[in-house]
Amino acid sequence: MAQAQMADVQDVRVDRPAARLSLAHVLVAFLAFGIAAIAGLLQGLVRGGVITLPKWLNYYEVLTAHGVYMGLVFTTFFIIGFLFSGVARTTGGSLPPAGLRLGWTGWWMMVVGLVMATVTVLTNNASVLYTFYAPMKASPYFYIGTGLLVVGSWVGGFGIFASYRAWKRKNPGKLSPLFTFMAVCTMVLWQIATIGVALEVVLQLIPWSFGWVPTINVLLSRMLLWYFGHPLVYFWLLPVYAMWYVNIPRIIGGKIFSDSLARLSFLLFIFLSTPVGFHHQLMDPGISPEWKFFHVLLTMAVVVPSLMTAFSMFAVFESAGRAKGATGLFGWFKKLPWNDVRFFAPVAGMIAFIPGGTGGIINASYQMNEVVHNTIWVTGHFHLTVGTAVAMTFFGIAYWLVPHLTGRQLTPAVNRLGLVQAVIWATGMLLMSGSMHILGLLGSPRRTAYTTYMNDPTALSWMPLQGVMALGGSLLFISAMLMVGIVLYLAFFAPKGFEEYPIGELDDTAETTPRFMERWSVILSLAVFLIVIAYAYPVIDVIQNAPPGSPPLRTW
Ligand code: HAS
Repeated sequence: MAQAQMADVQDVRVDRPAARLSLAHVLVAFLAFGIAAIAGLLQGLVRGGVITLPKWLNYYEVLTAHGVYMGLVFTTFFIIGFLFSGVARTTGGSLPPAGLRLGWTGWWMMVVGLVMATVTVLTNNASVLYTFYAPMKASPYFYIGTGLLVVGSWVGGFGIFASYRAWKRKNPGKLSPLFTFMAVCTMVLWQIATIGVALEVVLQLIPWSFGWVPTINVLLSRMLLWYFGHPLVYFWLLPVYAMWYVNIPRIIGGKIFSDSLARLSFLLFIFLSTPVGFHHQLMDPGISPEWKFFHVLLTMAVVVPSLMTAFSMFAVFESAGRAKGATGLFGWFKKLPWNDVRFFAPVAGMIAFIPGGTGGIINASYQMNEVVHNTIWVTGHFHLTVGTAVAMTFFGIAYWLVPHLTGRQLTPAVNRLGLVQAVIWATGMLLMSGSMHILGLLGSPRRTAYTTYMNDPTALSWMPLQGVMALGGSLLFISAMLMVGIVLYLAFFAPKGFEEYPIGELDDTAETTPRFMERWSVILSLAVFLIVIAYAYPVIDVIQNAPPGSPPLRTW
């Protein structure tokens, strides 16, 4: 019964139109990744005191390029491309015409937005970092460009919804394939989250940056940014979880542990990802402690679906291992396919996510946030989460997705090279992110270039670890260049053939999934209800009792 809920798709191949759409997204993603990696190397070497930048190149310009390209462009393009491919794969191999049309329209809008934003960043007119905090002011075209990127991603999301609807129409009364359901959840979360940043950009940043209004309500702009900023991290994470839940079981020769647990964890993310933004503003004035406490409470609740995922993954690993004859408490560990890069890269990400996620819980605890906020600890946290757990899973996906889409094969030699690439990345992150965590605890701030603060003894004590950071960053650069090269090889030069798109099957013993899990009116109402409770009063308060507005500043 439960088995019947999963479309049986093992032999299905993503057809050419859907493959082209997905590949177009993935290739832009890796182009952005390559550029971001170059920027990352430069800033790592500067911060480590190894090089100084020429006069014409500003550190904050490089830092903005790194954050925007890595955090916003690589991720968004990759995610939408991956989701389109998975939706096509699990709904019969193709996308409906509406899905393709919307997908391409969204892709073009995102590309135009990307070009606009790139010009402003490269001309040093938008060195405001990826969070573009007011009152630092970028060129209005930076905001319009990033706005277009977001609107394009909405249109892409509508393409995914259209494909889901087309499948539901053809299969009345059936539960959607698990991957497709997860893709819809991811884009629902994204549409809800980006409302905050869209309001900030359209109502505040664009009029203010054009000079149509003299000042900006800084606190409101930060609230709207973080309304978006935290669910943004789950927008990065959910496709990763989709890969772990759906693709990994097939890769390791196991079964999906529970369809309903997987769906429930995605629904919990829709409910709980957004009404938690104040945990990024625990040190901000102008928000009362009660509201901060409420957001922290919900933050602790949003940890639960990640713990459910961890539980589920251990269950998959153990049952796959035992089915292959593993004995003892940890015998299953040895049965995992450690020499398969499609498994190794994501599992390295999972392992990194254990300290990465634990660091998140530390960040969210008020007193400990006082210690780490605005220190380079936070940079260490997000390099373990998005930079390792998410990025390494994306690598693991690319190793089979790209050849599947182009009708080529992941050869044993590329698999071996992939293992090397993944090990270098993991080692680089261990060194860089580990140093960042320690340096943060020693008080070293984030978002700064190299300085000894006039030879202050505390600052001088940071220098050896900043060197380790630079070493880690250099390893990451090598690994990134390898990855870009491998993606290009897999896309255009690898031997022709068939590469499987791995879709796991549900464990025979899994319980039947309840139907309410796809009742979208109830799901969306509950999500909106929690957001209204968490945000309505503080937002009205900060508008009614607005602090004096700030004129634009150019700090670089
Ligand atoms: Fe975070 C700041 C709290 C998760 C990203 N975070 C950031 C920033 C970024 C970011 C980019 O409360 C910086 C923003 C900026 O520029 O200012 N974060 C959390 C919490 C979680 C969390 C509570 N963050 C993430 C994820 C991210 C991410 C995921 C990206 C993808 N974060 C914060 C807070 C701040 C913050 C504060 C603000 C700090 C400040 O003061 O500025 C939780 O969701 C984490 C829950 C996760 C776990 C881990 C579960 C483990 C799993 C793996 C299992 C492993 C297996 C492998 C199965 C509890 C699922 C075993 C295999 C074998 C073979 C053994």
